[in-house]
Amino acid sequence: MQGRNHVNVYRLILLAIVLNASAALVSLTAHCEEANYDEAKAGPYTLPDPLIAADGTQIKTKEAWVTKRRPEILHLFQTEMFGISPARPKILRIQFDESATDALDGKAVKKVVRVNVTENADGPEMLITLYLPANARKPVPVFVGVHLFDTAAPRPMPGKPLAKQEVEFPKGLTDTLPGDRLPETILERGYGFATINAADIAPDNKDTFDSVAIRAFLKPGKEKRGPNDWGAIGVWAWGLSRALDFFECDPEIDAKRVIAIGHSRMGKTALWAGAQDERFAMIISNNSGCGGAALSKRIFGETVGIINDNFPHWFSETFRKYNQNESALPFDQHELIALIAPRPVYIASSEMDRWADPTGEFLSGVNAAAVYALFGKTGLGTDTMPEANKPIGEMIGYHNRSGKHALTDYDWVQYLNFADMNLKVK
Ligand code: GTR
Repeated sequence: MQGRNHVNVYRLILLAIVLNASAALVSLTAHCEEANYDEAKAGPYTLPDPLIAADGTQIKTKEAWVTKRRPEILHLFQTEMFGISPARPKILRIQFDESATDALDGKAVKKVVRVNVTENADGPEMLITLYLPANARKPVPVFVGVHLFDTAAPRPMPGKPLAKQEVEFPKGLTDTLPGDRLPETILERGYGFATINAADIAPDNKDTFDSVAIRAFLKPGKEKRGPNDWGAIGVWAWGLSRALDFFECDPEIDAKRVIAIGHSRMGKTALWAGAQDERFAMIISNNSGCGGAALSKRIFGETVGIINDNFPHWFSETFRKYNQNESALPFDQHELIALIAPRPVYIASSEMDRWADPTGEFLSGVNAAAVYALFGKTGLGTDTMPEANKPIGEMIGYHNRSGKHALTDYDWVQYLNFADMNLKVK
């Protein structure tokens, strides 16, 4: 009898081991979800129609878009993906740390400003580093991004967040800048540029991301964020809005012509900032990929499951319910682009950056065009992917640069041209 019992116990243990092993196997496969690079397997999928409201009504006018459909879509992105951000603080405490009129050999006015991002005097502070063209007629338009240049560098390096990484270009790529003239070029063309420090408000780290702004805004008695609360991208986007609050107080800056720009994770951030805060006049997404301009339902390159596993701190916890379940998403990233309408938005891909899915980024622009049309505006003006290094589009700009994942001089030149086209004071 005893012997049999033993056998049963062993059987049970064996069963438990097998069950555990298969559970472990399931979570292992979840963790090791492989990126798909086969176009034939990237679908089929159905994109939600931005012009059909939740109650089934067809949206036919810009008024119906603004009052009915836009708030619905914004709410979905807040509650299902990026998390809900706190409201704009009522007071902005600003302190000038540095102000120099002779930066960059006298070509720039440089300002370093410390902004308290809460209403509490002891609250966390965020640094804004700003370069304005010394000789331009003020107020000037400004590009602003999270960490777009090395603030400690003797020369700012806008667009070179990965300064040490060599980016190779195929021969014949035009519009690059001879020498290292990017900061001067931006200034000569009449624009300023500014950066904020991600780590000041949300360190890009899954263990410490909530240690600054998220902590400062926790409801009394709460120790950690709730499932629908903001993640790091929400905080960074909110930081861009706080920079814009400051720009509104600086008479040298034209706060009605502020352009949010970002590369990669900060491209996702720029899009989210522009979707929520309609004061941004133009948005630039450089190689933003999954969670940015790339469609999620297409399943090509990085996916919702992969990004949530690798960066659990970027989005809300709720977003994880779409891991390996993109078809259940009640929205897709073309609607993030549509939230920016009717303002100009530029989406840029790079050919070798398949992780970010150039086709999926382009298709977001294509599928946002109907919303621009409600305002009588042309978006990309085509649904055919252009050849490499051929910028296209009116209110939605697009190019697919040859080369790797990076924000390069070539990209910047297209952004300056696009800004000239759409934001120049006539
Ligand atoms: C990658 C991530 C991308 C992109 C990129 C970046 O590791 O998978 O979504 O954001 O980082 O920010 O450089």
